[in-house]
Amino acid sequence: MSTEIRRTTTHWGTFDFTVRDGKAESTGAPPDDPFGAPLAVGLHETLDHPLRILRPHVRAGWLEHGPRLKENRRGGEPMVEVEWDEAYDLVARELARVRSEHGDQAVFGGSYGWGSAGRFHHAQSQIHRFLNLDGGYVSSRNSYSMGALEVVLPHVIGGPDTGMFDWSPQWSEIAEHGELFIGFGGAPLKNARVNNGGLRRHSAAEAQRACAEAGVRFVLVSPLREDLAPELRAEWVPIRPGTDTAMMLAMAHHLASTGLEDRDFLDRCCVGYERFRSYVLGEQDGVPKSPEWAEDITGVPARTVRELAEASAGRRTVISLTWSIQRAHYGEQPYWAGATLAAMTGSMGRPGGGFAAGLSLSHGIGLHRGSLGAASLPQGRNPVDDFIPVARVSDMLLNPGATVQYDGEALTYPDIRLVYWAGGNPFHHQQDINKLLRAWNMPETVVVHDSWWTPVARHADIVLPVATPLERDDIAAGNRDNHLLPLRRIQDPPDRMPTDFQAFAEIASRRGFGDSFTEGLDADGWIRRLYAETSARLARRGIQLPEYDRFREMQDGVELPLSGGANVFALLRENPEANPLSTPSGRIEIYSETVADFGYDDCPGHAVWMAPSEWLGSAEAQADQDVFHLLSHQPRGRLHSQVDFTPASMATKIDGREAIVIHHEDARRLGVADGDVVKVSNRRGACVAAVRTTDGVRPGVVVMATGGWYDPENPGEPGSLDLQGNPNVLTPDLGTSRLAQASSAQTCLVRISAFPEAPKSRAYEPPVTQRRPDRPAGLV
Ligand SMILES: Nc1nc2c(c(=O)[nH]1)N[C@H]1C(S)=C(S)[C@@H](COP(=O)(O)OP(=O)(O)OC[C@H]3O[C@@H](n4cnc5c(=O)[nH]c(N)nc54)[C@H](O)[C@@H]3O)O[C@H]1N2
Ligand SMILES: Nc1nc2c(c(=O)[nH]1)N[C@H]1C(S)=C(S)[C@@H](COP(=O)(O)OP(=O)(O)OC[C@H]3O[C@@H](n4cnc5c(=O)[nH]c(N)nc54)[C@H](O)[C@@H]3O)O[C@H]1N2
Ligand SMILES: [Mo]
Repeated sequence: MSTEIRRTTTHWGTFDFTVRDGKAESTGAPPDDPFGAPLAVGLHETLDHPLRILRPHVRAGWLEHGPRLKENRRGGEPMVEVEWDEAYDLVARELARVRSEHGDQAVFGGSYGWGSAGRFHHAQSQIHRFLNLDGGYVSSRNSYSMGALEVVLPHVIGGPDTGMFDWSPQWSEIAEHGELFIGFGGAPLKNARVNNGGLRRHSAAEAQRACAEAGVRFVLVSPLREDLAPELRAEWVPIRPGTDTAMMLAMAHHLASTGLEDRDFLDRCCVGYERFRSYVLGEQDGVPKSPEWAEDITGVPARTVRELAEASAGRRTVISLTWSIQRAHYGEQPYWAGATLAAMTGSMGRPGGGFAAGLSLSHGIGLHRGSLGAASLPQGRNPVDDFIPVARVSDMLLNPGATVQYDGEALTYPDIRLVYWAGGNPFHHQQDINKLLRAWNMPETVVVHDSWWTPVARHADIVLPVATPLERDDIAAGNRDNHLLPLRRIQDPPDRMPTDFQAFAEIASRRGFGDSFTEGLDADGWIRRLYAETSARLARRGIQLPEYDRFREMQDGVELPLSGGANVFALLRENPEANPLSTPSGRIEIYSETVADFGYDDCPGHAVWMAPSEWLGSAEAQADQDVFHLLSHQPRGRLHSQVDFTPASMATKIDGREAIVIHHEDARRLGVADGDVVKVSNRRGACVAAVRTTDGVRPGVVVMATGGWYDPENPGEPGSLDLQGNPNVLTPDLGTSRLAQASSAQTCLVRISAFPEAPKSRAYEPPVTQRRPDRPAGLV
């Protein structure tokens, strides 16, 4: 008997696994990181779980009829187990057929998703390298996370070459110099549990607390009180969802009409303030964007807006925005308005003040600027130019040949015949899953790599199971984390189970480019190569890394300083001629000629208020008090939809269903109480959820976490009731505007009714699969 503790890193923390005779028996958080512990519960159980996919599978209809256009019933037919070689052959032949019959732009390989930590086994890098060498693929641009701000901010403040978010004031600077923190959407610590690429130790809670201890006044502008930690003793301004822009404009109105704005900074470092000022004062449309005007829209008292505007002009102030508020119809506007307001306050470019985006929404943001500069797997060049804004995937599949506006360009949707996904779950991330399901049935073939019977694996034609992240060695360097960490395999993968790399290598060799895909290296060889390249890069910064074999033995890897990451606004304030931004004028563009010239009425040349397609101020909601605004935020007990069946995630549910958070008064009126099962519905779809009441949410607003596995009552049927509680059967698939075309997940009205007779969810039971009668079980 041998027992040892093995430490490895995931997107949500570094954990210790007890391994006895090659089997993981328990998971724990390192003693110095109790904050990660809730997410560690039962992680080892994912390895030998009944939901594991142990053999490749092919959808029965696809196996019988071969690839067909449009008439597919993905998710609604049994999956049939096939042999490994047969599966690799099928994928290789299908890629060859589609590319020769329809061209390389008939392959969609955007494959959006977080996958898992690790520089080499990173699923997106693997699939993109593979598809590039095979002739290329239609790609996707931008993210679900920040789709609107990624497109609008380069016009306003420049970047992303300035290092997205490095301009934000850091928590340590706020503690030292800051006086007032106005957090639109807060800076919820649940989000800081996670860091893309991994992290060694959670320290965001301490960093936030230090600000409160230093006397910083926290104001939380959000429908949900828990969006700032209780220790920060924030004043809570429970705004109506989707109306932050109106509140920011009203603060700007108060500053402009009382002459409190920072004229010096606006004159020297910004362009277009006069046009914006004239809009805000109502000189163009006769509507002053006053605090009284905003009160009707936002539900925030005019006196609160005035007081906050005055305080922001007089003190070192952070105007901080979560990403969630731009994941909404016209999501470009709060970011443009926020940057404009921050430029007016007097704190922009001063230590501990100014404009902040995404603080603590991933662990490293607000703790470190810059990057470690670790090497990653080279992906090569994509010979196909076609791309879509990432959230337009359903539109692309449904409307080949149609055009769509995006950031001043007209894009034509390609005619996709084959979809290939590794390391993402569109049946988690995409809005309006019923529309997605109709779109998903259009292409001839869908190939998915995953380790468990996740919703996306259940909707594939060919599923290649792969080793889990806990079954691989690798190296990790999380975004804005200051550790280079060894990833250690906790268990060996099941017999013959490939990693993504090995599966792609098998298919690549059948396609005739095996050698260029692997370059003659196995995983260990590649990881050593990436480490050597990282060492060489760090050596140029005068940092010496240990030998690779010694590094692998180091419990905590190596702590390193990050490089780069200038505070561009401080430099701008100091000398705008010498330190221009990367905008056309080199200044902050409060008004952008470029954007104005696009001629988009849904995203004009400066920040404006436009009522979103669904909100509590709409005629529908005003007429009926039983219409609620549904927010679907990030889950506290997991990362997105990943391993949703673990005890850590299940502990956040009620009887295996996702909770819907609702105000006591609203629950009473609906006649439901804690734990009751309800149906949440709108014209797009319906799901089941379990009630959790609180006084910490604005009445009229309900909140569900994202990521609960989509579990249709009638699999394969668009419009089916979802039994587990996935809010994306309700959310609209609507671009933020023609500028960014990003996800508008937070723009969503619903109705709620008691539903005690709801059928049981089967989301966490493996599907019934088939074996072909001519092939005895277990033959490989
Ligand atoms: N309503 C609503 N929807 C949202 C959001 C919201 O706020 N509201 N948020 C959006 C945001 S910000 C995001 S980023 C997206 C997230 O969407 P995704 O990133 O797509 O979600 P994940 O659950 O992380 O999907 C990862 C999948 O990859 C698998 N996987 C993990 N590691 C590996 C690997 O090494 N190889 C392979 N082959 N597979 C692997 C996992 O099992 C899982 O199925 O969701 C978006 N959707
Ligand atoms: N535990 C955990 N952490 C995560 C993730 C995860 O899956 N799990 N995912 C990570 C990823 S990929 C991302 S992109 C980030 C996402 O970071 P965000 O998108 O910012 O996170 P959310 O949790 O969706 O939203 C934060 C809060 O914003 C508030 N909010 C929503 N709409 C509005 C609005 O209209 N106005 C105002 N004022 N407030 C609003 C909600 O109350 C919500 O709790 O989180 C990351 N962190
Ligand atoms: Mo995200």
